[in-house]
Amino acid sequence: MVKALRCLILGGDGYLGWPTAMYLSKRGHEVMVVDNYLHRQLAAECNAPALYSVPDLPERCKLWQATNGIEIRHAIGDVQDYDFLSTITREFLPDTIIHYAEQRSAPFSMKGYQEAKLTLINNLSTTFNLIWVVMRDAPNAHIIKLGTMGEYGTPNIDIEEGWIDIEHKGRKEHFLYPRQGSSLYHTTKIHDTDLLWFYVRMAGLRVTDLMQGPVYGLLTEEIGNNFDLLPFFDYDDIFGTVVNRFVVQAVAGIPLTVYGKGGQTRGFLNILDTLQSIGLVVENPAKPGEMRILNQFTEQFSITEIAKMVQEASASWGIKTEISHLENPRKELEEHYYNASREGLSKLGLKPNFLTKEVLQQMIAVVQKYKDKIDTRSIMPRVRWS
Ligand code: USQ
Repeated sequence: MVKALRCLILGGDGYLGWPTAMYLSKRGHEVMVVDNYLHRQLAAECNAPALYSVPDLPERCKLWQATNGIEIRHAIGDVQDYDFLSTITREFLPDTIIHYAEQRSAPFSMKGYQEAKLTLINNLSTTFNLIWVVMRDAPNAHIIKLGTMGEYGTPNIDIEEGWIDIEHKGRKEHFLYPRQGSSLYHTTKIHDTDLLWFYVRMAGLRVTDLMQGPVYGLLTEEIGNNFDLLPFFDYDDIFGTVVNRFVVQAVAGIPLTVYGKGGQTRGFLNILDTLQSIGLVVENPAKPGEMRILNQFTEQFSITEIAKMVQEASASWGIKTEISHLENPRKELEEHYYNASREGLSKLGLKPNFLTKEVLQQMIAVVQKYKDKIDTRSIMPRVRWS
């Protein structure tokens, strides 16, 4: 039995926040979720409905308690409000604070000036407030920050895990691995990493920065058959991520929307492995003064490979799916070298759940239950990078 820790989850209403809360609660940790419903608001403003509606946080916490008898505490408020974050931190006294409270869509951040500004200010000021609240109110708390593999971009060399040793004119130094984002959203995550590293050096904070790839899936062990506990499932062009989108497109009978050549390669992971990774990191915290960076993905695929896998899994359910190559709305390399290291989480004990035909078939089966709710107007890309 692991030692029960007090875990504060910022962004606890989101696609990953709510499943993380249930997972940590089930493992015996004391959990409190915080959210200001920013994602719900932005999705409504962008006409980007999720596949089904989900209850609000107080309701979700009640449902969880009714199912398991375990309390998940909640607070509705904005992490950009320093006094709010400080008050709940002083009351809850967290051992761990998991920071998901960011605007997490690359297309949203590229939509226009207001969207870019919101992303920049929200993401950096939530991280900044968290750092200051930890320094003042909970200096021993472990900060777990959700970063992204997209911080590294797609360099023509191997991607290391956070750091790189550089030899220059006969001298050596250990630096943060070079970063170059391909959207403003990804760039805010680079700034977050820099901010955290600065305060780790200045104030001896204990930080784990997780470079996560695109996540797929929606069912977790904690949900079981209680679909009221499902996370948001976005499939639109702005908030939906590629695997989840392709599954919905297949069910809706729409050709899969591969952008450009489809040679874009990323490190993917099952939502089950996000939860497993967070659990491992919570229970094996960074040391004071340590900036631990872990690459959080389990396997690499190109977008064309993903499309073919979804096509094959759909075919086995009798669904005929076509693959289309749309003009790429983004500015990104469509054919490139990609080889990223991922040793840290394996060493902590991560046992991957790979993207198999069965996993995709199970996702398709769940999505089929909501087939009538799919809004096909939000599938095609509406945001262009240029
Ligand atoms: N793509 C398509 N067709 C689509 C949607 C996406 O070809 O219909 C392509 C994109 O052009 C891109 C790749 O798939 O090359 C991934 O796109 P995505 O929308 O699945 O993911 P991305 O915008 O990179 O962002 C998502 C999450 C973000 C997280 C990131 C991890 O929204 O929060 O940080 O995945 S990573 O991609 O490693 O940076």
